[in-house]
Amino acid sequence: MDIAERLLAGDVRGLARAIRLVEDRDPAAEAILRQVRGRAGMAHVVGITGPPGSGKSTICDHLIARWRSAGHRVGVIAVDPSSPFSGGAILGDRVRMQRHTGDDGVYIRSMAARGHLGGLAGAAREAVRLIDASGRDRCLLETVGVGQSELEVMQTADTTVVVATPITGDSVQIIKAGIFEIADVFVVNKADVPGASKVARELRDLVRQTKGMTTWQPPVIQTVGTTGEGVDDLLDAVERHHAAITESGELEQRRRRRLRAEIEAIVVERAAERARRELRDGTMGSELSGDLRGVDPYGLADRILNGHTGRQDP
Ligand SMILES: Nc1nc2c(ncn2[C@@H]2O[C@H](COP(=O)(O)OP(=O)(O)OP(=O)(O)O)[C@@H](O)[C@H]2O)c(=O)[nH]1
Ligand SMILES: [Mg+2]
Repeated sequence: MDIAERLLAGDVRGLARAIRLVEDRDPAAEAILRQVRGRAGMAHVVGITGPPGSGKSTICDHLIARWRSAGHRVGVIAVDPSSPFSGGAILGDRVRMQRHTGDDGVYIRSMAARGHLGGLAGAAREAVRLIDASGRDRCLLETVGVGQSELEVMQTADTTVVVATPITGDSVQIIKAGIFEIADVFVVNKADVPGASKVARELRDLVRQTKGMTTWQPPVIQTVGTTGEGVDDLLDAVERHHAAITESGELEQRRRRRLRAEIEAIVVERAAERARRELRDGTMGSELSGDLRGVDPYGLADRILNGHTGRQDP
């Protein structure tokens, strides 16, 4: 069996190989993605984001355990955009979730920054699709830290959980980080630490003020990661959100939006690649070696995009 067939049969090693190819941007990945495409779309993708050390992995670990006892198969992608190290970068995640190693109903993979950040979001999205196609009906996407690249990665999620704590700061921090808007569910973790109720109250007020008109009001749930307290409420909120957006058609809309964004990203990537090629060794290169004052960059860019570069494509 080839890699795609093994993946579709639910084989975890086939899945791992396919994700590796995607991450390495191996040309073979595209064919695999095409082959499995029709089988994806069943998984509920849950994104978990929030400041470093807020307890995301600890919470993921509890969710995995609950999903497993309910008979679900689970995939986890832990993304660390800030880390320059490849693969296995997120040691803490491995440690936190390691009680699941040996259970092939749980697949956990770390991804770190390689090259540019848009590429990371793309790789994460494709990895999620592979997990989905391999018959895992729950997929967790954890991002470490808060920034633009996390926001991009989180666009892949159907339900986004934003984790705050009394330690990592109040709701103002969440707003500054730009993650308030993307939250479908708020978690105030470390509820055993003083100040948790205050943060929860602030977030509830903010939700009331800013999302008063929307049909889904993001609930604010207090949890204690170390004991698992509140995790059942979180799970309940996550599943209610999924049911609500499925019923309202919002899930379908999100997926269409996502697909448009994906196509756009692929076009950008391919156009940039083409431009680099043309400017390096196409006829365009020679136009740039003469008198620079006569060069019209917009005109040349249009010619590259339209394929009018005066050269036959190989
Ligand atoms: N007191 C307390 N500590 C907690 C709680 N939840 C998690 N922790 C601890 O907080 C630390 C960080 O937990 P992680 O789950 O690794 O946090 P994270 O958000 O995944 O961290 P990064 O991936 O590094 O951003 C660990 O030492 C946990 O044991 C909690 O509810 N209360
Ligand atoms: Mg973590």
